[in-house]
Amino acid sequence: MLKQNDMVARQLRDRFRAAGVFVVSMVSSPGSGKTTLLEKTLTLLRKSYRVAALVGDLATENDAQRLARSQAPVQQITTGTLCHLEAAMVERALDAWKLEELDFLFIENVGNLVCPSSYDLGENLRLVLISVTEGEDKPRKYPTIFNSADVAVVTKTDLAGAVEFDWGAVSESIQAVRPGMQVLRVSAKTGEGMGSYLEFLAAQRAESCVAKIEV
Ligand SMILES: Nc1nc2c(ncn2[C@@H]2O[C@H](COP(=O)(O)OP(=O)(O)O)[C@@H](O)[C@H]2O)c(=O)[nH]1
Ligand SMILES: [Mg+2]
Repeated sequence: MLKQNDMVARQLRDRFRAAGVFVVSMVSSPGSGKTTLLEKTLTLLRKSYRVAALVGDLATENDAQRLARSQAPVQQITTGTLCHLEAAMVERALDAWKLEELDFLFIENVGNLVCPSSYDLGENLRLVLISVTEGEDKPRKYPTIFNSADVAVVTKTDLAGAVEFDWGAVSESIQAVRPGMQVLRVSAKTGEGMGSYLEFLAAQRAESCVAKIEV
């Protein structure tokens, strides 16, 4: 028996695939830089792709307002007391949009390294962000979220020197919980790593089944 969320997520995945939209979700602790990276991502990708974003928080429309500066369509989902997004919330939020008119849909989950891990949102790619200011051992402390994600993104690399970030230690920590996991590095502030990160997203979309059914 599938959990109720898994059933809705499966329907969402089918809809995304049929519409040809590639869906990327972002999970991390609060303050790791999800919104900052997403605002940059939307601004840059929108030159070549049709992009939109959903963003979850317990309260406020703050992140949606920040993301809307990219000029991309954005919707805030407020969860009240819930520490994660559920597939049904994503489904409801999508009522207002025609999915066939999108190439990329981004979903910023509620900032939390625990709850979001067990909720499939029907996404094609789940990114787990870890900022250099959080310490290198977070993957070992929160293995489930790293196991539920496809790729790790180390953020705020411009601050790495200031906090004496140990790249070897974070790499060991990630590989200990998820052997072979791909790790990207970005600074949304300076733009370092943004080019490779955007190329990675475009390549993932091109390789996915959503892109294949377009042709
Ligand atoms: N130095 C630096 N600060 C960043 C970077 N990305 C985000 N921040 C800062 O980190 C804080 C939290 O970022 P935010 O995007 O709101 O994180 P979220 O809670 O994961 O969405 C803000 O003060 C951002 O300005 C970065 O690449 N470099
Ligand atoms: Mg945010």
